[in-house]
Amino acid sequence: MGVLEHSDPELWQVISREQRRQQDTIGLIAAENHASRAVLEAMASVLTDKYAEGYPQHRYYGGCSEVDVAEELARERAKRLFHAEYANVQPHSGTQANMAAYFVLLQPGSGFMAMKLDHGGHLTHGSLVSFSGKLYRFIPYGVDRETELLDYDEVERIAREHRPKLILAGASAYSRVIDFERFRHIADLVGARLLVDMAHIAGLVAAGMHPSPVPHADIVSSTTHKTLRGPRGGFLLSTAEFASRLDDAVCPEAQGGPLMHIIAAKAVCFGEAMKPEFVSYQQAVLDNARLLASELQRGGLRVVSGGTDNHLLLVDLRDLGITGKAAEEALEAAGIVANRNAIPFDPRPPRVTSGIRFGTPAVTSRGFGPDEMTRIAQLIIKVVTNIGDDKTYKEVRQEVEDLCSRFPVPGLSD
Ligand code: DSN
Repeated sequence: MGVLEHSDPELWQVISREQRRQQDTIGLIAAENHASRAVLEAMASVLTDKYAEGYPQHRYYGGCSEVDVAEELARERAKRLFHAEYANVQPHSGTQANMAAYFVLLQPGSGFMAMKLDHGGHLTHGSLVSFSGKLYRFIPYGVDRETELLDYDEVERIAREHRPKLILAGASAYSRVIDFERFRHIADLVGARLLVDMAHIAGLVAAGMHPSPVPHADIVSSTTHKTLRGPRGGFLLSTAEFASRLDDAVCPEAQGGPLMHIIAAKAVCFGEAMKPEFVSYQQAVLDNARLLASELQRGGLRVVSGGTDNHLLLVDLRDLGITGKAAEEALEAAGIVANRNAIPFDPRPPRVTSGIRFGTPAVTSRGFGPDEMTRIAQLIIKVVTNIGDDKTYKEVRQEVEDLCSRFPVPGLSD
């Protein structure tokens, strides 16, 4: 930071304030995490300067010998970590990874099945405001109204009725184990391909704490920055069958020059995920999420589907008579950062919602454990049952800052 502070103080101050914000607040956004200092160093390296369109040993530019090694390391480590035959580490994000997978598996106008957004799906899983809903014909499936669990019989019924070319499994707000084997079976029944978007659970999969989609899916898309704790970016895995088509779909069909500094940081992240401490970290992520869910329930909140099997949980706020938006804003005023989120069959619009989503990857990276999660649950309950009370927000904010001061944000401190 030494140079930036003087060369561009305005921007340096933004970064300094954001560091302070991360340090002084409790981050419970399920899709966020804190990358290690090693990952940050790779991202902030001169590899950002290099143009390298193409793939290792087949570039459209000279001078690629070192970035070739970085990309090979990332590809090989991704394959080893997830036991996959092929990996592409160039997607700039999960959206680009999904785009490339669709380019391979669908034609414009093709029908594909995916989970509805308000049941836990993602914008790129067929939403009309995303390219995925504009280019392709989205056929939705969802969870059961009573159990709020994926209804595989209903998925099968819809697949038999519509005979989609592709079934997508994966979610951004579903707290239960996804049965990829069953999805494969349904896809085979109707002659569809299976794409799994494992972005949220990639770290759990790497650590063996969620069944892997790799043996079942034709293509797996993911990001590196959620439970996996790497740099912001995407990647793809598949069988050898799709290797050359996926390479073309990522570059040049969906993207131009790869972000070589990010690819190097992905290599670091995959390396970190192979270490034994990564397994303990993922176990702590799960333990913290389960404890947070049960403590919130003990305090009277309704957790969608009754609990969690992964790193996130959804709370239905309707009994409290407040919206997701109101809860998000109140919690932020008290130093607890989360996001409003639709719950299944949500009567409210996406900008308001009836739910709030909490996730434990980031706080677990800071070292929060059972005592802290229990206290956080109490603080959340205090805030959401006292909406509009500035005194409550101030009291909670003070306690949050005290708590946070004992847990430095990794990346800044390690
Ligand atoms: N936007 C991410 C999330 O919050 O789940 C997914 O891309």
